[in-house]
Amino acid sequence: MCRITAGTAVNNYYTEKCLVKQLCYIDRVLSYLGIVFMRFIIAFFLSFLLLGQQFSYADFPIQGRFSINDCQAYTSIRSKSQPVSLKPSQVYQAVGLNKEGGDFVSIKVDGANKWVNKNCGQLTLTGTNSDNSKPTPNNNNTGTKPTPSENYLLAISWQPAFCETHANKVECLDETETSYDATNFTLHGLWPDKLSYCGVSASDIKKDETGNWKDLPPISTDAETASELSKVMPGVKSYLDRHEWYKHGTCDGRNADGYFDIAIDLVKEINASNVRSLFAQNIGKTLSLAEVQKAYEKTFGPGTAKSMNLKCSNGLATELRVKIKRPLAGQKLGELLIPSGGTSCDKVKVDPVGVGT
Ligand SMILES: [Ca+2]
Repeated sequence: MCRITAGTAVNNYYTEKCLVKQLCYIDRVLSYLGIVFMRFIIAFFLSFLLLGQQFSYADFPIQGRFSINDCQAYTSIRSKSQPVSLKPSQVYQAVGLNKEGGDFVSIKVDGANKWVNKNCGQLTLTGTNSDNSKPTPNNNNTGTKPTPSENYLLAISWQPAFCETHANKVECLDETETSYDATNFTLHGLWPDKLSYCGVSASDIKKDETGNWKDLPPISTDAETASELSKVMPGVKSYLDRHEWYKHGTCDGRNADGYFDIAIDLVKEINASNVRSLFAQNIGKTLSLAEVQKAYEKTFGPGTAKSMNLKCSNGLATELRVKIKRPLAGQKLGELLIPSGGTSCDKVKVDPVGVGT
């Protein structure tokens, strides 16, 4: 109906040849509106695609775990769409950050990728998707050496109770009534708070997590440390030392020799305490938490029992968990104790060597 004819411009205006001039104006307006509408549609789809890429997928791929406090996760960071409530204390697989060092973590929730604020929980990196063979520091600051934890947990075992449920472990098959661990506490681990697998390759993490501890690289300690460790940690026979080193010790900031020297000294202090003699004198008998706490405070001082939790399984005392400040070489346990806030068993039996007895 209306045609703009090139080459007929007069004074910079086009001459229009229309059959009906009024219809021509309407047609031009509709044409203009159509172009505007088409541009709007194109812009809408382009922004949808771009926003979808930015907010639905991780921009900086990672491998890790995310422990939740109490939060919701969303499909879109910006619009907080499709919120789901996360389960406190559950650990979710972390697959990305919104950018390197970003504030939002992409986690797997029932198979779907969801965004959650990093402050909602504790992110533990176990590697990066971009280069699985490259050692990666395992803290919240990707690419930087982890800052040593301020606080640690010292886990010491009553080995006969462990052997009740792990009878086929070499260290349990070898255990007799005259073994060191029949009447002494043993080292389970010395764990820096909130960190694990620092600078450990993804392949070694996999070996560790699947219990293939024997294939982890041997740890480097001097002969004296190795000898003492095999005494206070019977699990060395099952390569527990390698598991503890790669999962926890690598985040200590010291080498394996220095790290285990400190752990050994702390266990020796427990075994020189009234708690050890209380246990040794009550093998096969039941102790109350109050009795254990009293013995603990007799050695370490009034009020220190708050640093210790007595753990049990099927009524048997399994572990003492002791909350401490980051220990330095030569520091005494009594200087390091801090309140733990954990839970304890009220009554425990001190298990003798031998399964079922
Ligand atoms: Ca037993």
